[in-house]
Amino acid sequence: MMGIERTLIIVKPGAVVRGLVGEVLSRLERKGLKIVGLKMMKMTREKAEELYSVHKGKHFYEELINYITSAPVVIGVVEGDDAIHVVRRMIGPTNPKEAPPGTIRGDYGLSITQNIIHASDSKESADREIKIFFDEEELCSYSRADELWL
Ligand code: FUP
Repeated sequence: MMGIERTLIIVKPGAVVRGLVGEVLSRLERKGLKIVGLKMMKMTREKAEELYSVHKGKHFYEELINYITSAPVVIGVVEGDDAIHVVRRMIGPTNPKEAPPGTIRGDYGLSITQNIIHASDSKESADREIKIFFDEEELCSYSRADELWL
């Protein structure tokens, strides 16, 4: 038992316009992770710059900000035992060409910019990123009916 964690996921614009929201969220749900917050928005440039502040100045930064603000995204908070690590394993490496089949990035894309989904990479990132997009009262605590069997 690693302890219950919350992590931020973003279904990126390409996946939304391709109609993959349900498939992506469904994978996380089937794994046993609990969705405790969920919203759709067209990300503002301000929020995008806050999310990706560590990448400011890198060669791909402008393209990244333009992409994430180009169409709506679906942003969620998912909760579960060791959720940060588990979700990172499920999404796979940053470059979908290298991401193994069975991972979300590996199964749905080819482009490193348009790599389907974001997920927080550490406890510190998760805490920071959740706060960018959710107020505490927008997150829901509840039991999954199958909790004892996961
Ligand atoms: P990840 O944590 O896997 O999302 O990867 P990073 O935080 O390193 O990168 C954030 C986003 O920047 C990626 F989702 C896609 C984009 N990126 C590029 O477009 N090119 C790169 O070389 C690296 C990242």
